[in-house]
Amino acid sequence: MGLALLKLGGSVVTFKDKPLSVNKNVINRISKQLRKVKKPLIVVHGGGSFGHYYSVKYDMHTKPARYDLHGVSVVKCSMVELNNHIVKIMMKNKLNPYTVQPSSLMQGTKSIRSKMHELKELAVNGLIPVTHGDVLHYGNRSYYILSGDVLMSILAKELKPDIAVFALDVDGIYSDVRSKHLIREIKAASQAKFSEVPIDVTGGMSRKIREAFKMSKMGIDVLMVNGLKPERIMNALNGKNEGTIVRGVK
Ligand code: IP8
Repeated sequence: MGLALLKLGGSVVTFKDKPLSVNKNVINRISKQLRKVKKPLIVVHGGGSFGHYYSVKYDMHTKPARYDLHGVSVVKCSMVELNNHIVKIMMKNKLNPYTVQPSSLMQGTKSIRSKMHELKELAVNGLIPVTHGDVLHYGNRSYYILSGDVLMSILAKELKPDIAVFALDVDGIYSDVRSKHLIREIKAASQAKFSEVPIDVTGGMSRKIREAFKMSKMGIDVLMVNGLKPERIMNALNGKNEGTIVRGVK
C-alpha cells in the first residue's frame, strides 16, 4: 500500500500570533480524522508560535550561519515541546505516533538515506512517524533552520509517496488573496514556468508552493487543503481534493 506524507502547518497546530500556544482543539480533531486513515503515514509539523516565533526572535534563517547559540538552544527546545504536545494529543486519540528527531535524519543539509527508509518501515509497521521543522547543525559551528516544508520534499525524494498533503490555515492556493479565488488544480503544463502561474502568495506560502512543485515533478500529487477543517485532511489523504491539487507529472 502506498505511503502518504502529511505536513501540519505551524499555523494549524499553533495560534501563530500568541507565543507558545498550541491549538489543542484542532490537533484533537485532526487526530480523530487520522484514525480513519488506512495507509502508511508520515507526519511532519511546522514551528508556528514555537520554533518559528523564536527563530524570528533570534534572527535565525534557513541559510547556515553562526547564529546565537542560546537561540539555537531555545528554538530546539521549543520544537521538542511542541512535538510533545502534538504526539500526546495523538496518543490520547489512540494513535501510535513515534517522534523522529530531524537531526537523526540529516547530516548537514543532506538526508541520511537509511534513516529516511527506516521512517517508511515504521509507517508500514503501523506507527505514525512524526518529525518536524527544526534548527540543525550544519558544520563548522554553523546552524540552519530546516523548514518542515523542505523536509517534506526531502522525504518525498527518497520515499516516493503516492500522495503529499499540506494542511494550511487557508483553503488552498489563491490566484487572488483578497477575493480568495481558489485555484483548484495546477497541471504539469504550467509547472515548468512556476513563476508565470498567476498565484498570489506571501512569505511562507511561496516556500510551500515551491516544495509542492518540486514534489509534483517527482510524479507525486500534492494537495494543499485547509487543516482547520480536519475532514479535508482525511479526504485529501484519500485523494479527494477540497483545496488545490498540484498534479504530479506522470
Ligand atoms: O514552520 C520551521 O518549520 P516550518 C521550524 O515548517 C522552525 O517552516 C524551527 C522555525
